[in-house]
Amino acid sequence: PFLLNVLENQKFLNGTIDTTFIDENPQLFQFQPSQNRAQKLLNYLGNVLVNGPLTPLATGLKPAEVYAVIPETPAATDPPRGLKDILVAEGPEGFAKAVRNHKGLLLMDTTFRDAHQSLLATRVRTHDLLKISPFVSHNFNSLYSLENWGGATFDVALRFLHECPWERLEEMRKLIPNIPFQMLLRGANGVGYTSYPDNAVYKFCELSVKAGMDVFRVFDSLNYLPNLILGIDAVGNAGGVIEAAISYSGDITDPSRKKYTLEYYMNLADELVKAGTHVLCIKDMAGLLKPQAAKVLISALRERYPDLPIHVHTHDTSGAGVASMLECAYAGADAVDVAVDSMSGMTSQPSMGAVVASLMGHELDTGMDLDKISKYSAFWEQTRTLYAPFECAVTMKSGNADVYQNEIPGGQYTNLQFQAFSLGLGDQFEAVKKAYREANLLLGDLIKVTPSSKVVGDLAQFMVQNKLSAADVENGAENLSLPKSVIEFIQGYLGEPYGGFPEPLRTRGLPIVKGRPGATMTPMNFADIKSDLVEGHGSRITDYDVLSYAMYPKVTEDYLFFRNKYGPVDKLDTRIFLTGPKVGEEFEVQIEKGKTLHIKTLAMAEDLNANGEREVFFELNGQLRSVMVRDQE
Ligand code: 3PY
Ligand code: ZN
Repeated sequence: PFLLNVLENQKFLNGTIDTTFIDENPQLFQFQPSQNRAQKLLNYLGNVLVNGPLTPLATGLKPAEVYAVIPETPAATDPPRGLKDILVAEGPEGFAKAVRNHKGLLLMDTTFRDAHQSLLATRVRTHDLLKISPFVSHNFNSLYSLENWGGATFDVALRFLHECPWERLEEMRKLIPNIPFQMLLRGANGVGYTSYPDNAVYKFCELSVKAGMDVFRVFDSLNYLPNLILGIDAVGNAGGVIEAAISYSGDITDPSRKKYTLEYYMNLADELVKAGTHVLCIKDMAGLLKPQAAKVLISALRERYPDLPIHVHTHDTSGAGVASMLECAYAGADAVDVAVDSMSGMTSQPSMGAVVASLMGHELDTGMDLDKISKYSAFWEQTRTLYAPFECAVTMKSGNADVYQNEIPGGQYTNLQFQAFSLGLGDQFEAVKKAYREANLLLGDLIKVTPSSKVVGDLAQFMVQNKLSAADVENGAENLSLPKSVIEFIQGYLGEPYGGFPEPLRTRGLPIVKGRPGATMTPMNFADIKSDLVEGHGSRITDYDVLSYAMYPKVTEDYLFFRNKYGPVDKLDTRIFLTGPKVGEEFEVQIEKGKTLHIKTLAMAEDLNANGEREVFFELNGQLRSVMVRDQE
């Protein structure tokens, strides 16, 4: 009404009043969307109570009713110094030197990223990560790094958890100032499944460093050098630690596997060193690096590059993960990846406790304390039960050495198993694994990791669904309506696979991209994206939102709408977020420091009103409130 009065004022309309005050203070006229966060949260809770989870659950299991015990940390003391302090003082080169000079084996803890990506469909929420962050900071300052971002976490945070990945990063940084943070960057594919214009990757890295990221593990899903170099350059420009990764496939100890040989890996390592990587990573995304192969590969790299830090990543899918990581350590690797015991094993990383205990008293002793690891593990053991609806252990009961045959990466292995079981066909998974192997060979025996692993997985499922053999696909190459990801791969949208494109699939008369896909893409206009987002969602849009949009336009728009409607759902406890409170339950939500809501769920109306809505009653900070929810049943 105020604004209308001004606009209808005759003097204003005649231009005879002095409006320079308005011109000089445009911020007064940028109206923020209503902040009524408490009411929005009640609206969310009402919706979950009436219509069930707004975040689809993967299984019939419900989150447990537990409050995980958070082990104590000394309140008023600063955490002990860690490698992050060296990185700040001496830059990436100083960090690399300190790593190389360190006597014992260093560990990266993947619990905050790859472990839950592989075991719990990436669903672990910021809320739970922050609870245990002070403990990590105070007790695990000797870590090489904490992997806590990138990979699938970015997409899942926005899409399913309705939370901002950038805020997650900033909040973790505040609580963990002393341990380097590490992320997984899919090279020219950023944190997405496709190629992006170069300036999106550069800007993404720049903002990541600003939000608190330190070490970037850069890989390309085809080990395609031009894509890798783009990622390396973007990280270097942003001032991050470059950890260029060679994705490992095949088996260098099997003379019958002729494509990915020791020589192939050594040549690629030479290129990555030439490109200026600070640390070299062997990324064994499927857990194929058997102990003997680990020894051969890491010894050869160590010999050729005595001063280069080497970091090894693996998955424990077969069960040989601890043995392999120990071989890597003995052969001269500086750091290996582990997950805390209760979040380790199977498609996740090998167990932290097992690696630490195995090296006790050895010259490579990690110096880490098993008692502390056990407290950390107890927290995750309980917290994991909150995510029961996404638990891979519903179907996966053991390690499985058939991974050496099908070569399915850890995260994807659990996904494919879930999908197969959700179709109700237990033996479907056996068929998918067999088809995955065939699809890989049809596509020319690819390096398989996101997104090339999705290409192979999509083709495998297509073959199973349509009951096609490898020969059927080969013979019908020109006429089959292959999945979109397969077509795009064949067109060159992911880059060029080692050994060339598969025939006869490639020759289908489709337009083809030559060389590095990002090189020919039109740069993104971030200012335009920002003004569009402000128009649609209000002036609270940040540069972080702009970059989320650059990576995931539709997902980010949905996230912004959702948050505008339902408020800070990321602040709810996980069980309540997923399946809602029970009627009669009282709980608290801290929406910001010093601002806590006390909520009690009172009742739901038995009858619907004339509009098909159900009224849900709450007590909010002692006051009666209600929300009307359209009943979708
Ligand atoms: C990812 O890209 O998310 C991966 O974890 C690949 O291993
Ligand atoms: Zn991994």
